[in-house]
Amino acid sequence: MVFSSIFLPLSTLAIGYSVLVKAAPSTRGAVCSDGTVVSNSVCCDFIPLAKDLTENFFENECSEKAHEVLRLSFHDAIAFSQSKGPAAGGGADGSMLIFPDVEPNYAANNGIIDSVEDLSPFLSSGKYPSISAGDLIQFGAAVAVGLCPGAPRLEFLAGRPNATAPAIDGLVPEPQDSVDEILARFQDAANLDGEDIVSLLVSHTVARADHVDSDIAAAPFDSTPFTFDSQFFLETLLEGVGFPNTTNNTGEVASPLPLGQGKSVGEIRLQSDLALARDPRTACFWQGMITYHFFPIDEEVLMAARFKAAMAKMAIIGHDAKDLVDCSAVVPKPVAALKIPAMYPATKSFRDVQQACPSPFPSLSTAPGAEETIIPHCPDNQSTC
Ligand code: HEM
Ligand SMILES: *[C@@H]1O[C@H](CO)[C@@H](O)[C@H](O)[C@H]1NC(C)=O
Ligand SMILES: *[C@@H]1O[C@H](CO)[C@@H](O)[C@H](O)[C@H]1NC(C)=O
Ligand SMILES: *[C@@H]1O[C@H](CO)[C@@H](O)[C@H](O)[C@H]1NC(C)=O
Ligand SMILES: *[C@@H]1O[C@H](CO)[C@@H](O)[C@H](O)[C@H]1NC(C)=O
Ligand SMILES: [Ca+2]
Repeated sequence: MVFSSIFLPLSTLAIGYSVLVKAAPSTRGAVCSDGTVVSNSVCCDFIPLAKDLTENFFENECSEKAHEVLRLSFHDAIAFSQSKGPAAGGGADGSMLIFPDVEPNYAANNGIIDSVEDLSPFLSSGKYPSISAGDLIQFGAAVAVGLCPGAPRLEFLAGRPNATAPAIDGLVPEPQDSVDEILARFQDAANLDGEDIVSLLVSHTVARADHVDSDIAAAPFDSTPFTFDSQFFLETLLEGVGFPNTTNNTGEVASPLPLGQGKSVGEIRLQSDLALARDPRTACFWQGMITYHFFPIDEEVLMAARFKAAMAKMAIIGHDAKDLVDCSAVVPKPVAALKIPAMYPATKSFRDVQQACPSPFPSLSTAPGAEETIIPHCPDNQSTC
């Protein structure tokens, strides 16, 4: 009581002061028409955009469209090179949207044109004239991932200028790349290390491949592609037993759950995910993601907090944070987490784990069922989507 009555006013004052200092000189605090308090009135423009994206584009779900925009946020941002210089690419600058005929044609961006075409109307409609292409992509990803149960509320800084040129080819990692190549690429892009890469790969918990095996669409990377959980980190450590369709496509290796049923395609595994899960430089951080999922830290689980921190770095590649305005207050609050711990899929157990980290492996239960898991094609196991 004594503590709070003495210190609360002080800390409140300190917060108010730091906002004032941060905001000077070109910006000042504002209240948007819906009552949201923001550091700068430019943030208010993102509130109707969030609603529009959520309801009319992502359909209020951790949908295919939501997954695609999250992937786009990576492919836009990573196209930056400290060694090659700014002419190679502007990082998170929306170049994919401004020059849709260039980067989407690169092999590593196969399929990205879908999200580019889907987001373009939000840029050119005239409804959001102050929002740049780079801001649209990174904000879109924050809105998208927030629709996946378990995801954190991402930071969002606004003010990326529109891209002035497309990026060169060769800056987006591919699943057939070696761990050495992947580490080097992220380092060159923004000094991101192995832990940052594994933290960013949390995204593959809500992801499916359309182009690794061109005979199948929406092949999931884990058994819960609509839930932001740690299943991906567990399942990538299980022994691969087969392929969801044709074998050994470029960048593809055997998966532990290849069985499918109609549109519900079996799990697919990327060679890069297999390799990062087992490489001595990243294996322990990878394994550590599995149970951290349900240890709450500041109301956010550690896996989600790590993803949030790494995404904050990725989202501003090519920019200086001090040139941007903190608009995190307009990122919608994520949907509630399901709080289901990581579990071996039915029929799997510790016997199937290819452990690469010497630390003890977490003790996990196995989902019930006598047969291999069929991964539903639609969110909420709906029959159509
Ligand atoms: C080593 C780095 C990475 C590699 C090699 C890689 C590779 C891939 C590949 C091959 C696909 C399947 C694309 C398709 O066939 O449709 C994919 C999907 C995806 N990736 Fe990555 N990725 C990497 C890192 C990341 C990062 C850092 C993010 C985001 C922060 C990300 C987000 C996604 C998402 C959300 C999808 C699913 C898209 C969908 O379901 O439509 N990836 N990735
Ligand atoms: C960015 O470019 C788009 C497409 O050309 C344009 O509609 C938009 O007004 C530009 N936004 C900014 C902030 O420059
Ligand atoms: C692969 O998928 C295609 C299209 O769904 C199907 O016709 C074919 O039989 C499948 N092949 C294998 C080897 O599973
Ligand atoms: C796929 O590639 C692996 C590794 O090169 C090889 O051992 C396996 O026989 C291949 N599988 C098929 C079905 O071609
Ligand atoms: C999804 O629906 C199918 C068919 O209705 C059912 O057999 C299956 O158990 C359901 N799976 C989940 C995870 O609810
Ligand atoms: Ca998942």
